[in-house]
Amino acid sequence: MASPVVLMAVPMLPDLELALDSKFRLLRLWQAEDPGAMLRQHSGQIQALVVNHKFEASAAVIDALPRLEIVSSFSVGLDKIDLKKCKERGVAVTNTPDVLTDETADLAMALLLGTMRRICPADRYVREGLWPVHGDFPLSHKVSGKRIGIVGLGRIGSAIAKRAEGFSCGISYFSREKKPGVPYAHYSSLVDLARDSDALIVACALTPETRHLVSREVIDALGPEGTLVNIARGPIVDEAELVQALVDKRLGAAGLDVFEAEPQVPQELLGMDNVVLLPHVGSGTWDTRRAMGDLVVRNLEAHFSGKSLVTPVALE
Ligand code: 8YV
Repeated sequence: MASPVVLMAVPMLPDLELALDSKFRLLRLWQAEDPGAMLRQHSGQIQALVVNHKFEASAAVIDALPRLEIVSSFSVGLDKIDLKKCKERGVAVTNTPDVLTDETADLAMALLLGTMRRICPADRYVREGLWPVHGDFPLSHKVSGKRIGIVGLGRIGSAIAKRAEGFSCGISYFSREKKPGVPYAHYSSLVDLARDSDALIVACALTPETRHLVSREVIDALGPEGTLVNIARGPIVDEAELVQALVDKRLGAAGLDVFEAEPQVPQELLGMDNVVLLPHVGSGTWDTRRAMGDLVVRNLEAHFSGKSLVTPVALE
């Protein structure tokens, strides 16, 4: 039987590319001079699409591939995949949950510590030779024992909560529904949670309902002493309002791994010392990316050998 044809949309991980190349007939969309022409040329052959958060698997793309059977995402987030269209077309979808939970939760804590303890400006202070000139670095804020509000208590949000417990933090969370058997305080109003938190950590999925969930009102409730951390998706936060709040000093600090129009970062943030800016590296370690790649391959292998998918996405 001929090898299934797999289209990889963007470069992700060399190991993953090698594995896909050895098991399937791999097409690399980003290498095509004219990606549209490549899609048209192979539209009758492509059975699987491998994507990540950078590629819009829109209804138009899915419809352009009449033999498509499966979309396998090298990410846990599914916001770039038209799930409704996949369901309508009977296309299976898989993602990479669990294997990146610890890594992303670790980074949330790193951003929390980085912003509140002002690690990056302190590092720059040493490098720029300012310590012997100006003496002691200005004081920062204690993290242990602070009130942490978590937006979305899914896998990653829960892993952040666990870590924050280790810092003796008071933990509360916002979600549509109260989670049974969870020892943290549930808020059904994000404004109220922000008002009662020293730091708000965004860890929910991006959906039409969560777009700009962290609004001006929420940012103002967090206030000039508050810290916002976002390791989820940029558009969950109203970025223009966030920037303005930081400019006006209505918000204390922000630790951001994600932005609304990645890889573009608002110019105003670049000159601020009370923000830590990272280039979407939540899952960005060899360990985790290899585990994610492994899941992508195992899902495709399961699909093409008629077995149950390892991490299927339920299409509602
Ligand atoms: C990226 C992520 O997909 O899992 C997610 O939702 O955003 C990340 O893990 C990763 O950068 C892979 O390209």
